[in-house]
Amino acid sequence: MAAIKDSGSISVEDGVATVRGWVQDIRNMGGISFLTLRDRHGTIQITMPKKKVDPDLFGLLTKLPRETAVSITGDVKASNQTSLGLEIIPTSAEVYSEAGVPLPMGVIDKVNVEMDTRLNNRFMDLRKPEIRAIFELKSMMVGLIEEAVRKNGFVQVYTPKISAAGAEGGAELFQVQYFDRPAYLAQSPQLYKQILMSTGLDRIFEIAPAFRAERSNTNRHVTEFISFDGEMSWIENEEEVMAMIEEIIDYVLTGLKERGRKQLEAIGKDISVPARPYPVLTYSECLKIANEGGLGLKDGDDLGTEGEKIVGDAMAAKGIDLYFIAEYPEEAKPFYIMEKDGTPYSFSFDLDYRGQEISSGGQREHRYDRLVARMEKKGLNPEDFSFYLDAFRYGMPPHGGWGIGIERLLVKMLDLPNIREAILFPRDPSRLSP
Ligand code: AMO
Repeated sequence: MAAIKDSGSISVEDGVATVRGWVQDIRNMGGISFLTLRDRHGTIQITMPKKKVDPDLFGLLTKLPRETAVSITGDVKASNQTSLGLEIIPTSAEVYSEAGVPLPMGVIDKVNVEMDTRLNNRFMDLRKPEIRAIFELKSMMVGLIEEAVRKNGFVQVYTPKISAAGAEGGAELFQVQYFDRPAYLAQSPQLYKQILMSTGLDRIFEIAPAFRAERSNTNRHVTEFISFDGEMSWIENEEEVMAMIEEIIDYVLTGLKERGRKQLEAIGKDISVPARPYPVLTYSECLKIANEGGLGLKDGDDLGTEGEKIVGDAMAAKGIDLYFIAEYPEEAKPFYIMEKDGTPYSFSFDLDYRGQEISSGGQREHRYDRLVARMEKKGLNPEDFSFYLDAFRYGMPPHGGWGIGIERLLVKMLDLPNIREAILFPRDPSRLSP
């Protein structure tokens, strides 16, 4: 319990304590009753010998519905019956908010509850320590990401989430009404992070929501996720960007394994930190592995979920968790990626984690004429992107960057079955509430 455990100074001596939390369970055993009170740190036992507790207080406490929010004050006694080594004999209590009956779902019952029921009642689901731990780890993970990039001279930025144009393909754009004209929710900060490369803010990062109008009901797609983006100028090649990501991911995995020990224990997981450097496969090699695994992909095709999984299995067989897939055909990559002249390929990469893409990035096309030509080749109208293209006309350094879906990273790190486990209130084609 917060008041007791965190102080670390309460030796288990007799004294008076006030504890606040939710009533997890009450057991009435005739002459004595036990109430288990829970807060974010754990549980404590309130012991109520009928003869020693005021009858009104005894009556009140023993009839409280589960999950009621209360404050209980009482005498602290040493006990060898509880995990904390102490118990409280109540002398007074305040009921803040009585829980309704029945509960929409149990907190301690060991029955399997459907994911939909859990998400519909997320406030209750999160009272389970093993669920809350995921979000404590997510918070720590973001802290570690920020430390890692700041150490490398990156400046945190915030770019608009309502915009006049999308960067990642028309079909996945959410349109919103912006007064008298249409606007779009940002699919990524791509255009803005590149504009910033022309300013002297030459290493930037952003951690912010990204929106994709994807009608996919899978365990890896949502319509709103948190994207961790980085962009860096004056690079020689995309390998510099890959080396940066590798350093960041290694810092995060190592740090979380250490700092998140208590939470990892709560969910019964460990984090393995892969050896560096992470292997680099080419797209063509992956295509071959996927086709040997039974797929019939042609050059230029997306590897897809199945292809990624087959490659992931092949890498797992070699004990490899994290690996880059580089040299995608330019055709398969967005307009802003630089072509590898004289070949059908591009200076692009994905980072895959046990068979799933968690990041993509590359070197960008920084030459104005080439960029416009690439837009036209992709069927885009450069006029729609004039606010972006202007930044390329007056001295744009060579640059590159990445986008990492932080929920995908967390899911893979913790080996969770569904991206929704890593989002408090997920958004997907059928879920807009809570
Ligand atoms: P991309 O579209 O590959 O690249 O997205 C980057 C990363 O974002 C995550 N992601 C998603 N996570 C959950 N649900 C989704 N629907 C979803 N879509 C994408 C993935 C993915 O690897 N601008 C480029 C990045 C860059 O080149 O800098 C981009 O957005 O983890």
